[in-house]
Amino acid sequence: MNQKLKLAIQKSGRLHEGSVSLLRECGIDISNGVNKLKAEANNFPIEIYFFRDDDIPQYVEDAVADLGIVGENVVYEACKQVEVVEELGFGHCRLSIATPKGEPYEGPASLEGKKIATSYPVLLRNFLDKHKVNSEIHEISGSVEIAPGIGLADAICDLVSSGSTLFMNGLQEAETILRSRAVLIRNRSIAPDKSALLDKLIFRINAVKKARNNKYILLNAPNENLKQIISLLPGMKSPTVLPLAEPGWSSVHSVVNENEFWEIIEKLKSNGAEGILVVSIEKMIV
Ligand code: PRT
Ligand code: ZN
Repeated sequence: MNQKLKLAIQKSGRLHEGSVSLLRECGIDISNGVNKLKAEANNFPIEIYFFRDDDIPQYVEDAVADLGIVGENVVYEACKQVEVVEELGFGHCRLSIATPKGEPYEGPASLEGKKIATSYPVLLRNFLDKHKVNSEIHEISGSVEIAPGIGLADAICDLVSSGSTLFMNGLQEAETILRSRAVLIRNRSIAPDKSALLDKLIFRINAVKKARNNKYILLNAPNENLKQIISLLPGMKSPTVLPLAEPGWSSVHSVVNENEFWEIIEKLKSNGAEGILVVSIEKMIV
C-alpha cells in the first residue's frame, strides 16, 4: 500500500506550463520541484517526472511512469502500447501538409511523386497510404518549414497552430491530417490500488475542465420577464431566483457555457436583464 501514482509531464516546452497549471488547479502542488527531474506533491500521492515529450509514451508503456501528459500527435506517432484516458483542454494544434504558396493543391493526389519533409513519418505514411499516394518522405527533426525554401522538399507535414510560421516561410496549409490536443495517457496495466488514485485524479481533472468551460452569472431581472430569462439560463439544474429589495425585480444566479456566453448575454439584455455579473468558476462538480 502507500502507493503513489507516477505522472510524466514535459520538462520544458509548450505543454509544460499547461500541465503544471492543470495539476495546480486539481489541488496538486509541485511548485517546489519543477526544476528537478522529479517532484513530489505533498497533498496528493503522486510523483511527477519531467521528460522530453517524445520519450513519454515509451516511459508509460514501460511503466517507468503510470501516466503521462503529451500531445496526441506524439502518442499516435510513437505507436506505443498506452491508453488515452482523457483530453485535457490545452495544447491544441493540427498536423498539416503545407505546400509553397500559390502552388495549386487539388487533394492528396497532388502529392504524387513529391518529396515531403516531416518529423511525423508514421502519421504522414498512414495518410498517404490511406489515399494511395506515393510520395517520398524525408524525415527531419527540426525546422521542417525551411525545407521547401532550400530545395530539400516540395512540401512539408508539420504542426500548425496560428499559421504564422507557414506564412513567414511562404507556405500554405493544404491539408490537415490530424487535430491534436494534450491528453492524459496511462499504462495498460495499472495496479488496482493505483487505479483508485487514478479515478480520483480523473474526477478532479473533470471538475477543473467543466469549471474552465463555464461561467457563473448573476443578474437582476424584471419579474414580468422572469420566465423568458430563466429559459435562457438552464444552469446545472435550474437557476436560483431570489427577490430583490426593490419590488418587481429578482436576482437570478446560474451557470452558462463559455461557447454560448455572448449569445445568451445579448438575449438576456433584450429581455430587460440588468447588472449582469460574470464570474469564473474554480471547480465544478455535477
Ligand atoms: O523538448 P521537447 O522534445 O520536450 O519539446 P518539443 O520541442 O519536441 O515540443 P514543443 O514544446 O515544441 O511542443 C510540445 C507539444 O505542443 C507538441 O507535441 C504539440 O502537441 C503541442 N503544440 C501545440 C505544438 C504547437 N502547438 C506548435 N505550434 N508544437 C509545436 N508547434 C510548432 C510547430 O512545430 C511549428 O514549428 O510551432 C510552429 C508553428 O506554430 P504557428 O503558431 O506559427 O502555426
Ligand atoms: Zn519533442
